[in-house]
Amino acid sequence: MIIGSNHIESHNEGLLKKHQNKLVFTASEIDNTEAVIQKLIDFQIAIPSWALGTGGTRFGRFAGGGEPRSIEEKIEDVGLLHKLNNASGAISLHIPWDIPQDYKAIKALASQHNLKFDAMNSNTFQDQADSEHTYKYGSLQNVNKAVRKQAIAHNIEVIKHGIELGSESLTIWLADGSNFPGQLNFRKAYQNTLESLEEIYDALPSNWKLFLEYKCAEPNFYSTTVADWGQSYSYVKKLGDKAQTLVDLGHHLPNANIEQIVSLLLMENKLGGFHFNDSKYGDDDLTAGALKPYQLFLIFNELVEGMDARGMNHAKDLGWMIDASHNIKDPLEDLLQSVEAIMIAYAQALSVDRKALEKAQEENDVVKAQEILQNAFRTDVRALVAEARLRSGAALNPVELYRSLAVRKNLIGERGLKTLATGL
Ligand code: AOS
Ligand code: ZN
Ligand code: ZN
Ligand code: ZN
Repeated sequence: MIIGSNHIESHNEGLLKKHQNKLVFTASEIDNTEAVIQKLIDFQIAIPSWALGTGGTRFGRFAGGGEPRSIEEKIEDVGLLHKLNNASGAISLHIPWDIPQDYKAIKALASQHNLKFDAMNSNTFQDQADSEHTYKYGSLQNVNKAVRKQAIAHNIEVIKHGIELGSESLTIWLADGSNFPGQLNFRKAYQNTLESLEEIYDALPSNWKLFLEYKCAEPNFYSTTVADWGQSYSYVKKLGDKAQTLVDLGHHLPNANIEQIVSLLLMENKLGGFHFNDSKYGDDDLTAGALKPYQLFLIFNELVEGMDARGMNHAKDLGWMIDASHNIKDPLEDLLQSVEAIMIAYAQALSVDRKALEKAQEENDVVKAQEILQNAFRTDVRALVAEARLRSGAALNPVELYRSLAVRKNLIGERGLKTLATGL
């Protein structure tokens, strides 16, 4: 399935008049329209390979059909997204679900679709068919040194794959923890994990980053060894400059103030990147912005403020990734919606009147501060996001074009109805 530039052009032509009217109105509401559009054009969000298929739950999986069956087809799917929105210019691979065989061919395919290889993801939460030791009682934390060694070697292997593909980061998410009080000596589990991470860290090339994700619970339900941002921070601080914390929005205890976490990690130069998604109860991995768009905006508000204060490049200095799992939606449509929601939140944050907000804060003008933030949040910036796409040759309305081209039907025709995309 190939989406041609002619498809995009005729789609855009049909929507152009309406779009231009909206844009004129939006521009009249926002002072820095041009600067916002340029930042939106530069902004790219990596798509995780495992989100291209239906994840399901432990109760069942309802495959949608036409899902990618190989690393090549996953690259093609992200290529489709990127063609539609020009904002998904990277794929985040997962080992061993995506073992690259022919690096040269895979790199060539990716560059044909204008895609880069974002963070590599290791997996020590499942036993592989050929693995000698089990991760049933943890990986990097395990009381058994041989298990730890196996998990360390796997992570180093993942780095090697990444080097070949031109990736520059490794994301480590650990399922390690315990299910029952007394099962684990917390201090020893911490020490073992730290020593294991140190060995992995030592194998990182100088231009690489190590992102350490945290998660409050699941699959372990009594303790998790990297459970929150403070614990992740404590590890990455000890590891060194190349190690940073990764924030997955669904990995917090209920009502956690994620925007404050983000602000402080950024201040400490320890914010590595994100796994965007949304949730109501736990690690729900739902579409970004589907439930708490104001929270997403507040996170971006801190990011823009903090990155500008540190002179950081919004597009390059953090790892922007989606982490999603789909039960009922077409994964590609869901990912288009997530990217759109992230871009909207970013555009709104860029349009906040920073000087006025700072003044309101200095004067303890609480009402004014709220007015400023909510004014930005309540301004419809969708035309700016669409304009960024238009200028970069993408579709004004990606989901609409995806549907009118019957992309899923075509993929089912090519790949069949019964396909399994990931190991999930
Ligand atoms: C797990 O809950 C984490 O969010 C991981 O980032 C991710 O979903 C996993 O690594 C997929 O392989
Ligand atoms: Zn994640
Ligand atoms: Zn997760
Ligand atoms: Zn998640």
